[in-house]
Amino acid sequence: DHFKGEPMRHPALIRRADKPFNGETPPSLLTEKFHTPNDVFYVRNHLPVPQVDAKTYRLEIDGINLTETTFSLQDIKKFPKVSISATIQCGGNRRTEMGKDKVVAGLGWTGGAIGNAKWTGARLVDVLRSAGFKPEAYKHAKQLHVKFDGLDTDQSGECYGASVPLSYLLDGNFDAILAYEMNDKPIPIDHGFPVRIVLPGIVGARSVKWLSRVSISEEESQSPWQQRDYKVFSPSVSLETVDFSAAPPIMDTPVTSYICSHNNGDKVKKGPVKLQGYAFSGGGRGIVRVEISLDKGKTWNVARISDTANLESTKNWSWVLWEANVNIQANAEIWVKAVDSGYNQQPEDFNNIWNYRGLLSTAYHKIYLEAR
Ligand code: MTE
Ligand code: MO
Repeated sequence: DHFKGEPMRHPALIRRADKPFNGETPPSLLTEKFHTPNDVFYVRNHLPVPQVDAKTYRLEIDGINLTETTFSLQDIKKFPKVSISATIQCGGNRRTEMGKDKVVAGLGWTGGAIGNAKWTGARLVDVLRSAGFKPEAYKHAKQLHVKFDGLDTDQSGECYGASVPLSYLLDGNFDAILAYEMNDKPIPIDHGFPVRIVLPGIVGARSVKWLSRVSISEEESQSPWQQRDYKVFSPSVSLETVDFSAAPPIMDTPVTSYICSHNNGDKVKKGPVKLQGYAFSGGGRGIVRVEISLDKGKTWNVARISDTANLESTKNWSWVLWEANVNIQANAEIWVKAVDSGYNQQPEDFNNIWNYRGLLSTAYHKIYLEAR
């Protein structure tokens, strides 16, 4: 059994798969704290969890214009210690909603495949610099990629892998963190102990856990999660017709919002009701506004949103939590939508963003409440 060494999981996590383990946070827990507690943070594993000994752990760095260098955990801890607050969201978050009218393939997540944490560690560029990384050296280089390998492997020995364009690391306002702490504790086993890369604002799939290697390369990661999964195709494309080379891998994610305090179909007492939820946009774009409608978009109420804690970053890598008091006198459909700092808004429904893998499922969140 490749899964016999798996860690214990908090009973509150809603299991979506056992081997490999996948569990989402009950949405109602997400709005309790700005930083999601480690033990209930959603877990998205594609392979058995690797057993890593912090004492023998090594990170390899190599690739174009770099001197091949090996770092122990202690070596990584010697670099300036920085903390950022960042949301990690699976590309499949809210997939169940997209699959309601037309079936989609993938794990059936509701709105809990997302979490926000304080991530502490070394800046990736600081560690790369000690391996000879000079941003100027890449100015005129053609499009290059930073590849990340995990220590988790499939039966044939292939590891989990991902990559992002090198241009992210050349942007002085991007905060790629080799994180060894999550919410001021060593990173839990399920979240990548002892070191994961945190690539804020980018789809969760690129934030590789149990990180073993970072390489600067002319090609993208060739892993199936880079080349096939976590790409979004036209609504008319199916698994039978898909040309995987026709779309780039998802990087920055679009604006989304979610109602966490109530489930579709809940019964509420007539009168004031407090709605709570989250809103998030990728790319470091903050949330300008969250709006609620009780009349299918004829009128909108602006929700109160939490302050974000950027810590040592310049961009908004974190979600906002929002709340709104509404007065419910009759059965009502509640809609929520958010506006990000690029004035991007969510689509009203899933019709024209449907894709066969159910990715980037970001239409307005709509729930029906029964008044009693
Ligand atoms: N890294 C490794 N090594 N193996 C994985 O299966 N899953 C990815 C990413 N990093 C994965 C990984 C995906 S798809 C997501 S959404 C996030 O990790 C989930 O991070 P979490 O489990 O800490 O919430
Ligand atoms: Mo994911």
